Amino acid sequence: MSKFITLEGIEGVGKTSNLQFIENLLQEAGHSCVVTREPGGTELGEALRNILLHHQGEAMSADAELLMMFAARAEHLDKVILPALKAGKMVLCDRFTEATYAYQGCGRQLGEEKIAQLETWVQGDLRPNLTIVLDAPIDVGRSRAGRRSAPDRIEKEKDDFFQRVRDCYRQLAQRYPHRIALVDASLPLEQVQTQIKRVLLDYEIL
Ligand code: T5A
Repeated sequence: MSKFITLEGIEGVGKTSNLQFIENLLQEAGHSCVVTREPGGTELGEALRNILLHHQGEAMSADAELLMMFAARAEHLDKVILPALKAGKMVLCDRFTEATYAYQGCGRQLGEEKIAQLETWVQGDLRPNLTIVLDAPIDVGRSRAGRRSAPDRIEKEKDDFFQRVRDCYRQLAQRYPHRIALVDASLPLEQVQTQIKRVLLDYEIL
């Protein structure tokens, strides 16, 4: 049966590192799996991602950022996510709408009302079956991300921005425990993966 699983967290907590691990577990359990990411996952979505993460010059307004996230998402749903779910596949996505609540809603302080309206417009009642939030203090994420590459437009934000983002993810997990699970990502990778496997079993994904 198809399921929609998303991975979330602040920069550098290990989403990319753990996507392959989850995909392998799903494949071992006999599932056909589509792995994708947001913003991105389609030709138009990747072009919007490039603008969102690398735009320079005149500052981007928070509303423009929010609307581009949802424009990319509408395309992603239409071209990739919904067709894969209809075909009975598992969809594993690096970030989805919980990132919008965390980054634009709390980080940019746009609040949740506009996002909830766009969520209903673009997604109808579709929500991920499971969202795994990799949770770690912002200095842990920053030092891991910093090892890897130069910061993009959003990664250049200050600590208070990322603290709001982290707090928002933790609140979402408290509010929707039936579909959002928090994993302690400050631990060594092997221990993070043990927790992820436990979550996949507990939420009856495996
Ligand atoms: N965005 C996105 C919004 O603002 N709104 C939205 O609606 C959406 C969808 C996208 C950006 O867009 C924003 C959020 C983001 O700013 P992204 O592609 O998701 O960006 O990229 P980042 O979050 O920047 O992800 P990163 O690739 O930087 O971080 P990851 O994937 O979380 O971390 P990863 O796996 O690359 O790991 C980083 C380093 O840490 C090591 C890894 O080996 C790697 O070197 N590592 C660990 N080291 C020790 N212990 C562990 N447990 C480790 N786990 C990983």
